[in-house]
Parts: sequence; C-alpha cells; structure tokens
Amino acid sequence: MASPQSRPELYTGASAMLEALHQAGVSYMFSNFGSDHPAIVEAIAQFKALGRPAPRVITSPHEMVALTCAQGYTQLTGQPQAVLVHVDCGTQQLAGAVHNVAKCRIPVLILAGASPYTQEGELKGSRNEFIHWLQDVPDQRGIVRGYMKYENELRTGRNMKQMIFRSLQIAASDPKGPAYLMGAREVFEEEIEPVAVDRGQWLPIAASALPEEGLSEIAARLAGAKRPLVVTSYLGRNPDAVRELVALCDLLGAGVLESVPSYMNFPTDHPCSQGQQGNEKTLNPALAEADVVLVIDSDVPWIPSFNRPSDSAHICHIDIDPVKERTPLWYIPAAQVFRADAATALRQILAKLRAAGLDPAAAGERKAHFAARHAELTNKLAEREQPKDTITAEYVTACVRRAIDRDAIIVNEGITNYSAINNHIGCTKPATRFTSGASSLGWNGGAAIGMKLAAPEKEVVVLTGDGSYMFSVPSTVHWMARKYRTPFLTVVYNNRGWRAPRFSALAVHPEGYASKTEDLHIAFDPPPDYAGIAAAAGGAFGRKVDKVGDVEPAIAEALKVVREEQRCAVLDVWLAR
Ligand SMILES: Cc1ncc(C[n+]2csc(CCOP(=O)(O)OP(=O)(O)O)c2C)c(N)n1
Ligand SMILES: [Mg+2]
Repeated sequence: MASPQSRPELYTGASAMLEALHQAGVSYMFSNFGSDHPAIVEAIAQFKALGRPAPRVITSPHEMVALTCAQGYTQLTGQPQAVLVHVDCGTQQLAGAVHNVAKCRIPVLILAGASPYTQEGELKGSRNEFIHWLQDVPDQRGIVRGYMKYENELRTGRNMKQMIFRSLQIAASDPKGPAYLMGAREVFEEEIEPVAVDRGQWLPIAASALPEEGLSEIAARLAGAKRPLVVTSYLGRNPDAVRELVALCDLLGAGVLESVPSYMNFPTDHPCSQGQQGNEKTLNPALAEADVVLVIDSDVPWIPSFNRPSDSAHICHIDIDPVKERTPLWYIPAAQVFRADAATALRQILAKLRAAGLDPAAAGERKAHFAARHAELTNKLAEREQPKDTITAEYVTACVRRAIDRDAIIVNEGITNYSAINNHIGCTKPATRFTSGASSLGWNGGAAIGMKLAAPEKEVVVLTGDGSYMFSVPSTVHWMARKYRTPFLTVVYNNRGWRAPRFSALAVHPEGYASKTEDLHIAFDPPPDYAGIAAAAGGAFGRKVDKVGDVEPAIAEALKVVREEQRCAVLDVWLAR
C-alpha cells in the first residue's frame, strides 16, 4: 500500500528496532503496550501499511505469559524471540518468568520503554501524561539485573540495530540467557537515517569442543568402565545431542539416568535408559553402582543428602555451564570439568571410541546389564499405572500417552507429579517433553502457546498441577490461545491445592505438628472450576473428571475437540489428595 503522506516516510528508532528484530530472525514480539510506546505503535502500523516485514505482534494481556510464550517458542526451536513491556510496571509484571528464562538459559530479548527524560516538549516524545512522572524510577533495569545475561539502556535511535544485535548475540551465545534493553520515549521517537548493519557479523559464538587431552582421558575411562553412567538434565535442548547420546550408548553400553529432566534427553524405550529421578528420597541404583559417571548438561545431577555416586566413582562433568557462576552454592565432586557443547563433545567421544575400538564382550555385558535393569523398571511402571479405585497420576498419564500423537509435545508442570508424568508419558523422540527448567510456577499455558506457534502441526499437551494452572494466568492464556489459534489440551492434576509444601514440611519435620493436621493453608477447598475459567476466557471445551472409568472417554473427547475444532480443551481430573 502506498503511503498516504506526501512527505518522506518517517524513520525512527522504533523503525530501526523492528527492522533489526526482523533481520535477526525474530518471528514474534509478545507485547503489552503503554504510554512509552507511541513510536513503536506508529512504526508497527506503518510497517503493516507499507508491507514491510516485521515480527508478528502477539498481544499479551499479562507480561508473565508474554515472556513464557517466548520461552516455550525457544525451548522448541532454539530461536530467540522478543517481548515488549511497559516501563517499570510491565517489567515487574514479567514476574517469575524472569527467573524461569534465566535458570533455563533461554535467549530472549526483553524490550521496555521508559519514562520520557524531557518534560517541556524539548524533544519528540517529551512528557505529556501524568503517569510519566509516576513511572520515572531510579533503577528500572535493576528490577531484572540479577537475572539478565545482559542489560543496557538504549540512549539513541542511531545505534538501535547494533544494540539489538549485540543483545541477541550475547543472549544466544552459550550459556544462553535473557537480555533486557530499555529506552525512553525520545529514543524510539528519534528520527534517524536508516542504518544498514550486517547481521552476519553479530552471530552467537560457535559450539565449543573438548580439548584433545581431556577427550582422550574421557574416552579411556569410558572404555574401561564396568558400569558407565551418563547423568543429564538438559542436553536434549539440542535434538542432535540426543541422537549422539543414543549412538554412544549403542556403541559403548552405557546407562542413562535423567535427573530432573527439563528436556527429553534420551528415549525412554531404549534399553540403556535407566529412567529418571526427581525428588524421590532414594539412592538411585544405577547411580550407586556406577564406576564412571559422565554428567552432561545438568544443574542438579543428584541430591547428595540421600542420593549420590559412590566415593570411588570417577566423575567427569561436561556442561555448557559447568561452574554455574549464577548459582551461589554449587559443586559436585568431579575429577574433570569441561565447558563444551554436548552434541559436539559426544560426537568427539564417539569418534575417539570408534577409532580406538572397544572390547565387544565388555560392551555386550554392559548392554545386557542395563537392558535387564531397564526391563525391570518398565515392568514396575506398567504395574503402577494400572487403574485403582481412585484416579492416580500414573493412570491418567498412561491414558494420555495412549491417546496422543507419538510426537506430541508434552508440557509438564506436574510438580509433585513431575516424576509420574515423566515416567509414564513415555517420550521417545527429541523435543517432545519439556518442563520450565526452573521453579517459578505458571509456565505451562504460555509455554504451550509459544510451542504451538512454533509448531502448529504438532499436538501440544499440558499436564499441570492445579496450583500451577492457577499460577499460569489461565484467563490470559485462554484468551490468547483462541485469538492466535493455538489449540492445546490441558489436563489439570487436581489434588485440591498445593501438595508440594506439605511434602517439603514433612521431609524436614516428619513428626511435627504439621504432620498431624490437615489444615496447612495449602488446600483449594472448594476448588475453582478450572475448565470453566478457560471456557469463559477463550471458549475452551471443559470437563470435570472424577471417576476412573471416565478418564479415557474424556481424554478422547477432549482431543477430538482440539484436533477437529482447533479449540483448547481443559480436563479437570480429580486425583486422590
Ligand atoms: C511463583 C511461585 N510461587 C510459589 C512457589 C512455591 N511452590 C512450589 S510447589 C507449589 C505447589 C504447586 O501446586 P500444584 O501445581 O497444585 O502441584 P502439587 O504440589 O499439588 O503437586 C508451590 C506453591 C513457586 N515455586 N513458584
Ligand atoms: Mg495440586
């Protein structure tokens, strides 16, 4: 469409911002607008009118959901997205999602406006609304500083592109993380000459590899091990790493234990899979017997107060973030530590082992050992998911598994049912199972929207605690899901409140007063109508399910709605408390 104006097209800091985001491959800008954004609102409208490419704006009525949508998109694709928020207020409202993107190492660019820095009309964008005085705070960036990998203030529109590219370069370089840029209205309004910047000169750093000497020792240790065990939590952020790990296990005969997995790291049906462990207060048998433990990409490989490798085990740690500078207390007794990309390191180890040649009898014995343990575990899980008198998390999860597509995306925010879900959902393909990778609850709904935007052809299934469903701001989530056509199934594991705080209290005070009372102020009694919230906000299909026999038909009906009507469905499944 031609410009309706006779004068040359306005080109501002905001125009440069949109161009830079597009050039950087940002597809979506999850946005919540305010009085700090006139230049951006104008540029978005101008770009649309003129048919110029820009990220698609996704209106996000709650900022926590906006940032969580960006997280979900990136967890699935690796591609960083943008989030636009309103001054300090919108920055505060990003809330716990800030913790999640930081801890989960999600590259994302958060852009925030700031109160104008002139008040008498000196510059375009100068103060003209009362809130501009109220929103002028001493340290807006300080709100998120403790969590950002990079944060800065945009001081002119003239280097907007360079600042955006630099932010994204830092955010997307391992260990990845969020970046925050704030700018006053005058900066976005500033009329500038278009700047051409070659995005190719601002790429993330290349994947890092193991040094030759360390590689040789790791390969020799693994080749000589009787019970080699890989412990991992997030190597599956890169599907290539999963394939390399499978190849390593096929060759060497190593077990794999997923510890608090935030991604799908290893196929659960592979005979080397030794399952997963979360908070279960038991010594893991695969970990206990391991003589060589290869920790790859894990923040919590075990909880040492009750679960740890033997003192004689040789521990080698390969991680994109091995020393965890951002975690004040962190150590494991590793004899070797490397900062390296998991897929690259595994490829190197495989090549080394192949070149050296392995004793086939020893590899065969190891494989048989792990396969026998795997079969034992599989039988135990099959037993646990049998229907009981009341609905169990294991049973619901198994019913979901039987009903969904094989490559459906599982969004797990099951909390005290994290393990039940991970164990019984049975994911076998990379990039099919996710958690928030962190601990600020309410990630599930936004993550599902982000993932569905990233992969519209995939089935997305949220399995969430009732508390976590409430934390997710379901009114915003379901409004957005309908508006942007991102249908998904949600199963609420409704145990009438927060079970985790009871577990936490009883683990420290097993015989105390809290152990002898029902009322710990953690029950939702009576609970809200979870499905009704989604129906009201976004026309979702909803059902309450409180009988074992109703679980399978309800899941089938809900999935039919999602698949055929492209509408969200929420099943409120009542578990025993
Ligand atoms: C934003 C935020 N607030 C509070 C907590 C503390 N917390 C951890 S688990 C939990 C309960 C979660 O309830 P639900 O999702 O129903 O899972 P359940 O414990 O019942 O399995 C709470 C409140 C948290 N992790 N994040
Ligand atoms: Mg609950």
